[in-house]
Amino acid sequence: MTTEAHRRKALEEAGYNTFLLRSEDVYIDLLTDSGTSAMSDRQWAGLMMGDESYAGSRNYYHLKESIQKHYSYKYIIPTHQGRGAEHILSQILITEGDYLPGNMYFTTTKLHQELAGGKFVDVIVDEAHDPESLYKFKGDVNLNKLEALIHKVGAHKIPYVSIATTVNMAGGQPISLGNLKAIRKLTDKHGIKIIHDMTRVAENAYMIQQYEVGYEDKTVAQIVYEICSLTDGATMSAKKDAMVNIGGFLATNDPDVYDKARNLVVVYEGLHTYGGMAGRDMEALAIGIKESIQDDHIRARVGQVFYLGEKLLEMGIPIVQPIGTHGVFIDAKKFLSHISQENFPAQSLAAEIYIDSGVRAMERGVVSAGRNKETGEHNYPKLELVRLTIPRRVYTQAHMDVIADSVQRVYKNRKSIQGMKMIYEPEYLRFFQARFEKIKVTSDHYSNTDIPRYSEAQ
Ligand code: P70
Repeated sequence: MTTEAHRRKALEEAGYNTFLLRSEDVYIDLLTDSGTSAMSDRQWAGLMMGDESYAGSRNYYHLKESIQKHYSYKYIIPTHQGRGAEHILSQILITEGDYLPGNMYFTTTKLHQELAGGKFVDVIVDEAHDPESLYKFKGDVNLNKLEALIHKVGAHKIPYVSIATTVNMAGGQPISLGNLKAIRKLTDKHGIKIIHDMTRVAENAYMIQQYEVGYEDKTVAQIVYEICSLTDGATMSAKKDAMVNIGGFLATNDPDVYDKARNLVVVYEGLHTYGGMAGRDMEALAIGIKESIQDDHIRARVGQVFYLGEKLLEMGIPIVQPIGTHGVFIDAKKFLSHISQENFPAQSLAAEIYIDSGVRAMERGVVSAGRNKETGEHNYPKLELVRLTIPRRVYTQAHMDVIADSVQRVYKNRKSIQGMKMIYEPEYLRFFQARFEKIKVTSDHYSNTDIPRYSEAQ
């Protein structure tokens, strides 16, 4: 635990970017659920079984079996994490001038598509861009948008449709199986592949079990298998659902793609039987996959996130609804309606929550959206969010109470919060390392002195 004065100094030194804080200065770490979950006793035991042979490790074969059995894919290549798989797959499947439709962008996925010469096209349903829409499957694709793109550019210009389970940037929202089946039908008609970003597939499957007609009696494991079976290949950041600290993979059912991927992985990651992973980490992952699709586990995991979300809703805090499965996403546009988007409301809000309580969150708005490649202007996304991301098997319900209390305090004092300006901007994935400064008080909004800051109110 730290004092407010300490946190103010730490954040200033970090350029008001929570990515640049030292973890020692953080009390409850909600930056991400990536690589931050607690491994189980079985996974730790698996680490002790590491076979660190350069080639053909026993753990690789165990991982392959686990993926084939639970995720249905035939061929697999381990990578150091999700973006390693995205890099290789994008290089193989995309040629200059291609279009990649998907259910909303993800930062690393889109960047690798662009670096390979492609252009991402958002074909998600409109509800996904509306934080207040209660539509249950905001990860669904709008089939009319997809069909219109196919007609406009031609199927030969679309190597695959990118489907994420769940959709991170929409606020951890699931896609329905009904929609995925319809996408399969449409893409089959045009000979287009579906590539699955299966980073949080178990959480998506749980939402299908809870809300989609016809799936109430299926297990999460069965639903996960069905989702994967409808797609042609996948990239996976195993640091989320599968609860390892590092790791990922690329999977495909196509022997030609596998052949090309095996050739490329040795250039960028390592031999095809370990990619970027140690033997022991592949073992922990093989075990983590099995644990991640247990009904009891996933109910407890998502249940904890919902607990926090419901608490914030009761307090009247504007959050994305329905509540996401891996975190609660605060609607920073609404929370800080006096700060215009060019002054980074979500960045400012994440900073303020950290100063209040040492809870570290992440910006998911205009900073994350980057710049338009052609015009150089900021991309202004409809969603300007702060993500309170919950690691798996780490925190207690009491921690959730502390988080909610802090957000409520910041909400009460929201009018006194200032916007930011960016003073350092990296070329790629700028949100990771960008630096900010608080902007000087210029507008009437900031002259509101009758609301005391939290520290003064004490
Ligand atoms: C997060 C992490 C990673 C991720 C993901 C989806 C749906 C691919 C990846 C990449 C870490 C992160 C990454 C970029 C920006 C902020 C945070 N998401 N697809 O916290 O996987 O990180 O293993 O390379 O969510 O959401 P990896």
